[in-house]
Amino acid sequence: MKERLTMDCGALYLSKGKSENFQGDDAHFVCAAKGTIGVADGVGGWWSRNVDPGKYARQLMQNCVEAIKDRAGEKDIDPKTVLLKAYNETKLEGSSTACILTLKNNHLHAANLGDSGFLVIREGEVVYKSPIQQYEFNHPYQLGKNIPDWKKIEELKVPVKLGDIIVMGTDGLLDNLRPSDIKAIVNNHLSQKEEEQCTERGEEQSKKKEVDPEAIAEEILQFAYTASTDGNAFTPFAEASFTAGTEHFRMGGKRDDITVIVARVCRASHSSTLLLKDDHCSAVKLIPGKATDAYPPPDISCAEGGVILF
Ligand SMILES: [Mn+2]
Repeated sequence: MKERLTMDCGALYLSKGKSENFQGDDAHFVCAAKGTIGVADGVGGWWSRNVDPGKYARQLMQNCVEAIKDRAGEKDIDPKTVLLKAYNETKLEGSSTACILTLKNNHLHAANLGDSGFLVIREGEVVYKSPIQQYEFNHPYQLGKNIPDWKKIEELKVPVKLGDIIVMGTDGLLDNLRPSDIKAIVNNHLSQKEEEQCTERGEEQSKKKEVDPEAIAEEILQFAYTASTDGNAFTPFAEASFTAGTEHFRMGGKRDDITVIVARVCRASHSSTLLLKDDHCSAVKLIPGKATDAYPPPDISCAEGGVILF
């Protein structure tokens, strides 16, 4: 019989907004007890109609949590069913991209629409990246009232193994860091942990230094933020703008809200106490307190044409 796997998760969100738009356009949830995570990104264009798209994204994620709770008695979560139910119950003005993912039977099952997404890192290599769905450059498919894009929700199924690291994010992450950048950050973090464990003696110490998904999420978020404010970096956004044609092209990162969720695939029996004590889904977890000016970027060197990581 296959070993039962679960996910140990950490999430962080950095809103680009200052006080008047403190919560930004992104939203996310971590439902540890059901091994399910999700991100959403309200479409910024709504601001021109005086609609706060973050409200739509937050309501959508909250409704996902409710839909998951409603199915509490059932063994498996079906991400597309959850997302469609949440969508149908989100009646606000606005629209949003969304990606939700659950781990069952040693596979990730995801429902994705738009340019949020996730990647899977196994033994130091990126083994999977979810596809983007968009009409054209910077115009993703989105869930919203009277928008038929919900029909284009893509279902994804990806096998995972013990120790895999899943990194999920909105375009604030994925437009600013390449999969290879994210891989480098994760690998660097893990190898530092190994070193620390080697220098520490005794089981007590090494237990305390287990991989902390939130610490990885924080490092990724810091690099994504730094790249987003770098006018010279050749980010995925710059590359996509180049591909879209000269009228779109510009170098640099994309200033945006950044959501990062890191999940580590672990044995169900070995999941952290945090995971086990959380019988119920947490509410939408927002960390709006980390406004950009209270969150200095790390000191990394950037060279023309690319972000140098390590
Ligand atoms: Mn965004």
